[in-house]
Amino acid sequence: MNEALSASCRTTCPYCGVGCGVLAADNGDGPSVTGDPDHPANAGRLCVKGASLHETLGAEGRLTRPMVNGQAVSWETALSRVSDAIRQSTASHGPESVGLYLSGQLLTEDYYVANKLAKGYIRTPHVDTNSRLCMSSAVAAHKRAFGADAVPGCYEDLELADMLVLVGSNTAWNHPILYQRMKAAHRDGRRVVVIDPRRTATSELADLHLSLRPGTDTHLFNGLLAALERRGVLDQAYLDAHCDGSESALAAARQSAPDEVSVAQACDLLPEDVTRFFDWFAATDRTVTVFSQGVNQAANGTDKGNAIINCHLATGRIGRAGATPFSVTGQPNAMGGREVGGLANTLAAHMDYGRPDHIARVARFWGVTELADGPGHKAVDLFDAVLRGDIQVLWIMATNPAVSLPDSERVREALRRCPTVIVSDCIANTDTTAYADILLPATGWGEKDGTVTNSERRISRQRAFLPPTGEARPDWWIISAVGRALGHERAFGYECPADVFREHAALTAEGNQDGSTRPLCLSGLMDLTNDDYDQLAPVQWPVTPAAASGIGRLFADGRFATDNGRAQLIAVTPEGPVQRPDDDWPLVVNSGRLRDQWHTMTRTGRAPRLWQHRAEPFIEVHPMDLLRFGVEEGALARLSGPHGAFVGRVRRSDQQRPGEVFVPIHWNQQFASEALASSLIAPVVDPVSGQPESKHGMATMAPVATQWEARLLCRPNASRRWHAEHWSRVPLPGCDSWWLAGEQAVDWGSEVGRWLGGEPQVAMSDPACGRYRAARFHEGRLMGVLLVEPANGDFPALDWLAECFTRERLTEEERRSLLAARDVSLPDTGPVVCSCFQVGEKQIEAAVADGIESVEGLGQTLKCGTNCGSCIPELKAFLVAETG
Ligand SMILES: Nc1nc2c(c(=O)[nH]1)N[C@H]1C(S)=C(S)[C@@H](COP(=O)(O)OP(=O)(O)OC[C@H]3O[C@@H](n4cnc5c(=O)[nH]c(N)nc54)[C@H](O)[C@@H]3O)O[C@H]1N2
Ligand SMILES: Nc1nc2c(c(=O)[nH]1)N[C@H]1C(S)=C(S)[C@@H](COP(=O)(O)OP(=O)(O)OC[C@H]3O[C@@H](n4cnc5c(=O)[nH]c(N)nc54)[C@H](O)[C@@H]3O)O[C@H]1N2
Ligand code: SF4
Ligand SMILES: [Mo]
Repeated sequence: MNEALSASCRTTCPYCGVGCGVLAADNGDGPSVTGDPDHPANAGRLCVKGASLHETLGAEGRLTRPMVNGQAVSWETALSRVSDAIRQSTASHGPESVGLYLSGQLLTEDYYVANKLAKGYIRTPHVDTNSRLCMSSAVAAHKRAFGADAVPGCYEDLELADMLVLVGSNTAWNHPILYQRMKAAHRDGRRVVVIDPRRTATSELADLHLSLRPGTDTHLFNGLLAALERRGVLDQAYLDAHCDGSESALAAARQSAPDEVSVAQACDLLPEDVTRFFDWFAATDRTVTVFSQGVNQAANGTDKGNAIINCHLATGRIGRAGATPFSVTGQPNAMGGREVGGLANTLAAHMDYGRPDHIARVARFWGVTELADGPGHKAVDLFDAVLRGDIQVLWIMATNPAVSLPDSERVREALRRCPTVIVSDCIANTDTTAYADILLPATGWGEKDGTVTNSERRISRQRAFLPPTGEARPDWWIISAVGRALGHERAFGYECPADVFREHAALTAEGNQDGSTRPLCLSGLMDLTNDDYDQLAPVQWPVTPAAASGIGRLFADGRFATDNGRAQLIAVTPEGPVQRPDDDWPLVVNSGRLRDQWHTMTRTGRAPRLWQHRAEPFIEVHPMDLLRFGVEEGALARLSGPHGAFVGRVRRSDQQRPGEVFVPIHWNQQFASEALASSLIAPVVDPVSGQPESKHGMATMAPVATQWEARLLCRPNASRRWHAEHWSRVPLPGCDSWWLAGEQAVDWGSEVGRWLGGEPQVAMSDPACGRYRAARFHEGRLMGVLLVEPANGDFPALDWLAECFTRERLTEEERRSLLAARDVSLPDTGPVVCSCFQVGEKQIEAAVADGIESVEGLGQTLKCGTNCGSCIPELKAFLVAETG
């Protein structure tokens, strides 16, 4: 398994679907990463998450041994417990009592084997994936329009386009390297339109931002389709030659969105903005429309996708340079999972349950007489089946459903009730591993080998450059071992990921050698030797003998993957969100991502510098809603909805619409007392795709009455003898940094020992203003620091204090500085704004006060913003604040 180990290796970033190439090395003084200049996705650049990958490695917090009921066991025992549970459940309740819940963060090889084991050998169709929460509406829209789940365009199109339309997509934070490529390609006359209820960092690039009412994208794009017809710019020849359904789609568009004024009303936009968008779109042949979760995570997400694709088909803007609809994928291998049939309603190699010939082909290829009868349960239904007791053995891999599925409490109840929960993860303590009966340690990034497919269909290798941590094993190995333990020696006799890859590639070519039946064809890769596989350079599928180096754009000849080769326009009737605000829950809850964290923070939470951007759960609130709900900027507030609550710090934001709040999805019970976005989301799904409506929860909001707030820095794993109603935690090297707030007054002088794990050596008390500070050390080593302020009080930056925990002994000078929370002999630079170069707020303010007027100027003086560029919007805000 470790043969591929090398001092330096070419691999791929395990975060977002951009799929950047990374050069990773382990030179003895710890791992390091840089962007791979030869990878076509990023040409050497990395965003701050990619550039911090080396900080997320290391054994701390890893799951290192298989565990059964909390006891470490051998692999042999763990594997037999898993196979026994599956065998017994199958014998007593039928194979459908077993469920698998997979993830777009598995490698293609892991995913392929899991799907084969479930659908082919355990014979349960109930294998779904977190891609259901992510891409399933885009998948469904692609299949309806093109006959296959194939992304037509490529990254180059983002640069070639004369107009970019970004719909529900905050690429500046979530696909940063694509954003940088789009930005770098900016030129006179090129236009960018951002369509998002919120103004985001991405809106910086926009010539026009449409803050539409959430959920009304179908109105807008139906309106656009009708407007294109009115302006006489439909490509009738293309429609005649290559498409079906245009008449009914146009009729639905005209009927639901007859003119700009009606569209503006439905979407709550200015008619002149709508007209401008329609005019620009009509006039710009080379247009790319990018979409992601603002489109997909809706009760009508599939329709939203098709409403967008309709406009591209109707203008023939597809399969051409700089002209395509473009669903950008979220997870590093969302695409790979779709390719191997990880979704419960699909089969491997883009084949389908709806086609008896496909079912027969896959069964034959796998050497089984029949496949599980499908389709199986989609994610939300899968957990309902667990709750009902229909599923008795649930195996979760590489996803954290207790956090990410809607109505978290219901999911947790399902996990509590399920007789056997198996979790494969790299991390020991997550909200989901807490419910596991059997825990299987998986190798993580840097330790595992295989392939991933990015948003532009490009397959890249992830390569190992580190040995496995503890007894961790690659996911494909674990699943294959269970397959063998179930008696399927031959079907799961893989010795390396290349064995799996060849089989997967061969299945894509079954009845499809030249890719003419299904676009997903890897016939050109099915005979790779192990060496070829190790050397595999990034390549875009399809890869066939005729196109050995892959194909950048699909459907260039106007032939689609439907039975008659014609694309399908879909008649879309606009329907609003299902979770609608009412008197009890008057606010719309929008949820999404932050620049520097990845999902449930199991990995990015380990990199100290990724906490500098945002360190606490928060709620973004429009100024009008501050007044309406009586909450204050900087204070804590509680959002309560029908399924749960969320407590976060109020951030005033006029970047969003009144009546709507935004919460981050990242916090969970490992990091905060009560800050699960998914508690505010009902399990409402799109009827076609089954994707949850995660962007449109509902809630009411009220202030949280606190008496005090505190920051507590203490050694990790220090016993927690204190109680605070509200907490959140930032793990740092050498200490945990806790943000605390309490509803009951505390007599700090007498209780401090409980908080610091012993009596402090230095303390300072100012009861008149509710301030208390104390620090404890042991043999010169700092053990804990407590800073208390009245509710909503200001705290100093904690960077210097946190540093002190990394030292073996404090100097006398440092001890004296502890209660000031900074080295009193050095200037205070304030909270960090530019993570790459560690430039603080106060330095930037000083530079601006000295007359620097541009981001470039700040970059020249302080270097801030000159690496990944993701702090540039914030730098601009400093410039505006000063000058405006
Ligand atoms: N930093 C970071 N990057 C990531 C991830 C991460 O966790 N952190 N996760 C990755 C994954 S898996 C994914 S799926 C992608 C997601 O990438 P994005 O889709 O960009 O992410 P989100 O922030 O979830 O949502 C995008 C936007 O949709 C908007 N929106 C909400 N409702 C509507 C609506 O009705 N219409 C429109 N037009 N817009 C709406 C929101 O205001 C939000 O700004 O990011 C990937 N990249
Ligand atoms: N309210 C709301 N909910 C959402 C969203 C939203 O916008 N709003 N977005 C949705 C979307 S788009 C997504 S993609 C999901 C993401 O949600 P999840 O998939 O639940 O989140 P992650 O934190 O990425 O979970 C991945 C887990 O796999 C582990 N892991 C990492 N690498 C490996 C590996 O190689 N092998 C194994 N076995 N384990 C590994 C990690 O430690 C972690 O525990 O959240 C969804 N939920
Ligand atoms: S843009 Fe995405 S793939 Fe590239 S470095 Fe950043 S997180 Fe990784
Ligand atoms: Mo996602």
